[in-house]
Amino acid sequence: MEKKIILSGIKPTGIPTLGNYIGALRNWRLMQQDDNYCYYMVADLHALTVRNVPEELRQQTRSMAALLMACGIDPERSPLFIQSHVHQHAELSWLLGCTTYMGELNRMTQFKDKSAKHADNINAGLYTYPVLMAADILIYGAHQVPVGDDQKQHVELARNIAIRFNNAFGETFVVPEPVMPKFGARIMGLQDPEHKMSKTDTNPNGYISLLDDPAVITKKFKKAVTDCEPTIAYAEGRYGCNNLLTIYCACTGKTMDEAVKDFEGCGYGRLKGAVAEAVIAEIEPVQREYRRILDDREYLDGVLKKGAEQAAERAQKTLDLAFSRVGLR
Ligand code: ATP
Ligand code: LTN
Repeated sequence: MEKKIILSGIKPTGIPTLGNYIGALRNWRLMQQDDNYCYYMVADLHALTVRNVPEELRQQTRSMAALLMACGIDPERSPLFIQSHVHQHAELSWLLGCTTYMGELNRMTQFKDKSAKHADNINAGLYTYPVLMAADILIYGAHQVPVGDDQKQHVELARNIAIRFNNAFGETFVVPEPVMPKFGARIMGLQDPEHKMSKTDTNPNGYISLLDDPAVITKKFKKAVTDCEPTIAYAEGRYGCNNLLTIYCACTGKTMDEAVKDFEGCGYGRLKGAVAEAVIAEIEPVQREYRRILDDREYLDGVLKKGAEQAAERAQKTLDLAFSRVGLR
């Protein structure tokens, strides 16, 4: 049986949050099964769409790669690489850009959000970001793309681009689909539970970083914004409470009904303490593993070099086919 191809990426714009982990990275690990072949990458080209300090980008890219391994990405079975090390992505991106309508890009909510957040730097890269992401996906013939809810719209655009290109030039690309977790496809900020948790939030109390100390994690959950309802329940409009219950389910494997039962008659203090405990248990092993991998410079460099070579081999085949389909070869 042909293996299913999986591809995903994360920007090296900071230390991943609990949102990144539950929404995406944990699924990346779980999808490494015998009937799948997974490619995972650090999307450094995408990170350039916001202002960056070169030395910081270099360092964050490496540490992101180490963290991905610490989260359970096994480079022996899944090529792990840095996006810019595989030049074919940017080349395919040009072809796909000529198959994408501005009307489609105008509808992308991430562009609108990021433009509002970085009003002094609304660059063309931010606008064409989803085209490069489509190239990342289509160049490997990915069937499935494990992402959080905020990236679903981008994967759907990649589907539309693939279908349109295939119709115009003949069968070239696999049409991908997004894969999201049952619980936690959108983990909300702890200080502003109506918006998603983000690693570039200016208030560190708004997110749990995967490298936060257990004591810091407990403190951040204690400070989490909730509401003044007397009971713990999963209900419309109770953003803070719903978010804590969702994190609890994601980290304990319990259903929402079981979670709500666990906190019958309890106050927020109990819920926050239990959520913190469940989160610490989940990410402590990741932290230990991270330190070990980052210390071994040679090993990390070797993994990324081999990952890029494996990725490039596959990417070049798709690029050749796409170039020839449009009449460039
Ligand atoms: P930035 O703040 O730099 O925009 P980010 O925290 O949104 O970054 P990304 O690198 O854009 O992180 O996302 C990596 C993966 O994590 C994507 O699949 C994305 O959908 C997922 N993700 C990001 N934030 C959340 C969240 N709050 N809940 C669930 N999944 C998330
Ligand atoms: N845009 C994604 C990161 C990303 C990605 C990808 C995810 C870049 N290329 C390809 C899946 C597939 C984000 O998380 N902001």
